Amino acid sequence: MKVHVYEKFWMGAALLIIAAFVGAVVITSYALGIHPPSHVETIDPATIDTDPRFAHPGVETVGGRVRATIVARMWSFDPAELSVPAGQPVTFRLTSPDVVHGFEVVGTNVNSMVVPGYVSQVSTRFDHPGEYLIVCHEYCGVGHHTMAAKLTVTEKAP
Ligand SMILES: [Cu+2]
Repeated sequence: MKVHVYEKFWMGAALLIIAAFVGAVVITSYALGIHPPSHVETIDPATIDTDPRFAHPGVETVGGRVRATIVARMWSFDPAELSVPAGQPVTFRLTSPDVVHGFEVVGTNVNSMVVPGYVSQVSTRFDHPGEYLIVCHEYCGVGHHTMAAKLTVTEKAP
């Protein structure tokens, strides 16, 4: 069977594009270590309030790193107001005792799903002090539109 030269050209082009897409996934996940920020650890959704990892939600500084522990539940974030310093690495750790929620710090690259049974972890650094809105961006029931919190990024210490 004779294949036309244009046919051969476009078959080759399609294969190259597929190879580029697969290559992009392989390189970002294995060489650059980029993964979705959820499913870091597992946790029993029924015992979140007594689990030492989430019994005391809030912001703490551990070994020079700022860690914000947050429980996303129907229909609020606990705590509803957080304060972190600018110019320092901040790690958010989240989980949900009920349904799937979202965690987005509006105007930044912090955006994660919060899935019951798992701990989501996102690290970032805020360069601009100010007030940021945190919203749930996964529909989670009738109170979804009220599910928000406030993040204050304070001026970095001199
Ligand atoms: Cu929600």
